Amino acid sequence: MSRAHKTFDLVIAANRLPVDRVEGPDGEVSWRTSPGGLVTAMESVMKGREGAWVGWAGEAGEAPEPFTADEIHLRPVPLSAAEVAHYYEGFANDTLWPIYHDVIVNATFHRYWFTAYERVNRRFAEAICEVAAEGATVWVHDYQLQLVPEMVREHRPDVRIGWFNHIPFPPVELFAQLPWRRRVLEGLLGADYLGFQRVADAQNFVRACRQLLGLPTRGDVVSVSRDDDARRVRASAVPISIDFKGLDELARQPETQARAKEIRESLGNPETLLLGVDRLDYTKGIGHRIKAYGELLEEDQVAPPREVFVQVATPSRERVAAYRELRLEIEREVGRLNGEYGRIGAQAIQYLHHSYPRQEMAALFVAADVLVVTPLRDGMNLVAKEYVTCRHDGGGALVLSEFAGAFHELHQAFICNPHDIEGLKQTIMAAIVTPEKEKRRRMKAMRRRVSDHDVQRWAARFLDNLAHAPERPERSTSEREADEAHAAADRRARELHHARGPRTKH
Ligand code: ADQ
Repeated sequence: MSRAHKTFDLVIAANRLPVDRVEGPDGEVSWRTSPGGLVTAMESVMKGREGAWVGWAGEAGEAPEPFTADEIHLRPVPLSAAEVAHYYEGFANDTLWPIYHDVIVNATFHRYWFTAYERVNRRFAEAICEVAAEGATVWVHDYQLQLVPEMVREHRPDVRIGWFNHIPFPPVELFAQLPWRRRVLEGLLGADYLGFQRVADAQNFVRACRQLLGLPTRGDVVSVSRDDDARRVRASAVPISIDFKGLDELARQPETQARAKEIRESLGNPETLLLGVDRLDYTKGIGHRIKAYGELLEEDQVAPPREVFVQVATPSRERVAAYRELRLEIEREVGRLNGEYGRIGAQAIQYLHHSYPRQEMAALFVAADVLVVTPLRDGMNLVAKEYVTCRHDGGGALVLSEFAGAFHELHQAFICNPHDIEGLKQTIMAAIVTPEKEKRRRMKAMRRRVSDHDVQRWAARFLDNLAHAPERPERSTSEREADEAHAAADRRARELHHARGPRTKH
């Protein structure tokens, strides 16, 4: 493969490039980088080295020429309309997504979807090989690109390859349903290091290699064959986070604070403003949350305008049938509850099906007394960490599902099992009525955790793990102690939560 053009020491590959297309008044097209946690993290690790980002620009058809934005070289990968339908909406979002999220809805299997997935993964791998310098570090992101590590290694044994999974990795019993399970595992084993959100996700992967491929495993390391000198791949947890400093600054700005006040006023200054913020996705447990809140309205435990619930549901994957059905269901239920319990000028649930700028999101977080996060399964859930970050005033309360990755870090939240509607109702009420002092204690501890473990630290840790794999990197004693203390606290929180047992009389 010729490498006559410019190459880079660090190559990021993700399904999407971090840019949005903007059309000027005369139809001229330009690209604006979309601010997001991942971009901030990558900027922090690209300082001092030359970095490239390989990804789809977001529109079917021809890809724009490579260009540079915010000092990152962007290398667009083209996708045809059929590939968007088969690789992205089909295999990624209607086969892998349900399997990796506990089969909350059934997965759909089509052989031609997998063919498209394989073809697109190969195109990504080729683009990576083109821009990677000799001995470069290649960091591949997420479930859309699981075959890429092996495909890159085939051509470029000189580079170091890491992969990070933003979503859960399923237990082997569920993963085994996937007709292409071997191909996926072999694709991933092309990497040197695999990073996951939770310890359990990394363990699920290692177990799948042992049980489905018959490979030897030892702790968090998998040998890629039975030979004594086989290459070894390490899989461990490295939970993602957010740009704490950037968001904290935004939340403190006087304009954000003023907007938060305005939001509360326009809702009639409720005693308690409850908030839900999610992509409109069946994994997020929006229906369970609304059911619980509906029963609280029915029992008169909450009533507008004293309590107001704002649900922001970001439009998502509307060409996939399960998402269209979910939207209809949620909107029907919100309409029913507002018809039943709303009054003129005082809706029970304010439902917003929009995307908002970062500052408006921060203002919503500052305004909310309770954030309700109830996923049935979620890799991490950044919304929970964003809420905590915006509460430098120490106010607010977080209701958090034990099925979100964030539960393993934010133990001081009001923890719930969203399937247990009675328990969820009690947890929401506890978040409303717990004395201010106790809530502040909890919020302070959670903020400390997020500020210590921000997205910059996450990226640095991932790259450190990758550089040392399959060995563990040398860590300072204080860092190791902090990690051990955290792991112990996590175990304790889980035991305590389960030992409390069913919260309800059934
Ligand atoms: P998501 O499933 O998209 O991410 P999440 O982690 O909550 O879920 O991130 C959503 C992001 O979108 C947040 O930054 C949030 O502020 C933003 N957002 C939500 N609604 C918005 C709106 N209406 N307008 C503007 N912004 C909005 C996947 C996995 C997660 C994992 C992340 C990162 O499913 O489990 O935490 O990747 O690894």
